[in-house]
Amino acid sequence: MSYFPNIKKIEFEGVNSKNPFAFRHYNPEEIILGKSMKEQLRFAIAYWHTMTQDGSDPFGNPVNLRPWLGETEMSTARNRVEAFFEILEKLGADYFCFHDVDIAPEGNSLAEFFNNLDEITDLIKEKMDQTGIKLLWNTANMFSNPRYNNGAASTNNAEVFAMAAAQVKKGLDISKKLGGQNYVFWGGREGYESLLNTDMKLEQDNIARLFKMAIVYGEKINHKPQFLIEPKPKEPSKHQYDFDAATALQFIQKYDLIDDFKLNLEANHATLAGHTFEHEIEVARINNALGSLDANQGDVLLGWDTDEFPTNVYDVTLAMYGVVENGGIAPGGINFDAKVRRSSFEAEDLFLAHIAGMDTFARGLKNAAKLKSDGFFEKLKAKRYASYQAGIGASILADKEDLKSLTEYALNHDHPTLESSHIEYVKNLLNDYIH
Ligand code: XUL
Ligand code: CO
Repeated sequence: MSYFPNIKKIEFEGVNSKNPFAFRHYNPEEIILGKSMKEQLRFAIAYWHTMTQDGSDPFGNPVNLRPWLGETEMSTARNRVEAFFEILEKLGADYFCFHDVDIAPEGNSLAEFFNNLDEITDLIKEKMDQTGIKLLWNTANMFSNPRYNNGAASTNNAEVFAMAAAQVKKGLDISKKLGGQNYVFWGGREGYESLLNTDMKLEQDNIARLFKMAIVYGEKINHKPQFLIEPKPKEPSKHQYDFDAATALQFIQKYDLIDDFKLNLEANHATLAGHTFEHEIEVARINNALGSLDANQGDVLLGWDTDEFPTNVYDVTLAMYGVVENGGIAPGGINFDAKVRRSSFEAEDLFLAHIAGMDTFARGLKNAAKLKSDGFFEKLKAKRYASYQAGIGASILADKEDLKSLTEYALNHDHPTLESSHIEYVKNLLNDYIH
């Protein structure tokens, strides 16, 4: 059966197409920098925003019209699998991501939850085998259930820690069953409401403890997905420990997790932390920790995580430039952690929204590839740092200088020639690549 009988497979029709259900920029097989766009972009669809989000907000009831709601929670869960794979196939997305609670109801006990997960992951596996669609990552939702009020790995309650550990174990079993390429930890409640009653050291040590248990268990079951931490500064916690890429990296380094962990960076989390997306990507990239991307965008006028579909070509071009510089994003991908606005409540909007996001990333990739082949940033930076290419600069980079030798040099050259950056001219030129 089809949930979207009126929607055919979305095809690339080119920029002049007036068909809303067509790609105008994303041409999956087109080769960009030696690889097809689909291999470069590795698009994934998020189960939570696409299948379970109902459009409600703190001021309004559910609005989303979804054709897959069944009589019971389990029948809805089964229908969702069917509908989800129809969406993935029609959009030509090769990957997907989910939290445990997105795919199956929690029931009345942990055992019941695990049984429900087994039944639904059997269905998902069948669909994966039929379609060739792959699991980019799964994760355990350790933030929605009331037991996680005070954190999951960072909780003050050891029994809650055990519940979190059980969910992670099940998450890894599922990852193995479905061949997950990455496994994500987003610490929605791993932070604090008030420092007054918080033992920060114990809480952070315990987060690292749970991560180490995950590494050890992965080795035991012979399944090693790339582990990813997804930084976010706040919301729902007042302060979250994985504040941004730099903070998460410091954590990974301090607890000696660098061999197993990289970062899953989200655009709207970057802006919540007061950074651009490209800043977060650069911080991860230069530390060899760029793992995967959650694609969305915030609203500059709102201070929270609005998770809008990405349509800003400028920002996405700069993000994709980071990916190109990184030599690609695999085994990560571009996961649309994005939700349709409350006013876009029809099921077809799910297609229009993903097409917008995929076309935007396609444009970003093409722009980034052009910037790369023209050596736009390389030439700019080579010129700006030219003083390190020869003479005293080359000697500094070769670690041949010390404070005494540099003082002697400075006494003889105490009027350095300064150059303007002409940054406005640079931005004017950059616009030529984007518009
Ligand atoms: C929340 C968020 C999560 C993670 C996975 O802001 O981004 O959906 O991506 O838990
Ligand atoms: Co996310």
